Amino acid sequence: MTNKKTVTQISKFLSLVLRHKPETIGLELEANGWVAVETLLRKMNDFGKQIDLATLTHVVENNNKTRFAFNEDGTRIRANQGHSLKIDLGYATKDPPETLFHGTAQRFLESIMESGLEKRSRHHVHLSPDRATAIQVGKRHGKPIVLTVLAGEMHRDGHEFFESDNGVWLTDHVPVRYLHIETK
Ligand code: HQG
Repeated sequence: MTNKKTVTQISKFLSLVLRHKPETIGLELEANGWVAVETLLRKMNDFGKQIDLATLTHVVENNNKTRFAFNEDGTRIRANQGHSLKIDLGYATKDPPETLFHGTAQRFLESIMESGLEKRSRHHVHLSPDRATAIQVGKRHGKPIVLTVLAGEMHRDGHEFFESDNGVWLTDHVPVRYLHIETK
């Protein structure tokens, strides 16, 4: 059985080729970020990353954040979100909950409170549906801090939101007036 370390390694490699640099293994993403499973497996193996369908399925199903998904008949695969490549994921706009959360590092706070939340290298600003998730996201960058995002108000003011298949909320930019710093 594939161990946890291997799953993480494969997951990171899949993030690289399905979100950022498919050209690393000579892959091209199709519309909405999909690629043929067969092609992905072949190109990964050609590149020296030994992987079979059973292992790939195991990684997709055991990924802690459901980062990847197969299509309905299992012939294609994509990353649910997190792309830096300009890709239209085909998610329909959706009314967000009144409040969403963004976890970040304290050291970014000053800059964020000047220019708002920017998407930086990603294709969207990523927002979490709950505080606990936001704290985990923030911890990746340093001492975590959670910002409350007035998503309902933003939406009423005309900002678009999308919800990815793994429950991450996406938007283009969050201006400072919709951000509150959690104090507790
Ligand atoms: C910060 C992970 C200074 C922003 C997570 C964040 C998420 C600013 C960093 C997903 C800024 C970008 C995305 C400004 C934003 N000044 N810093 N004006 N605006 N920032 O990794 O949201 O594991 O690109 O706060 O779970 O941390 O990849 O975005 O700290 O869902 O599947 O710039 O990635 O999922 O960092 O994380 P990131 P993120 P995966």
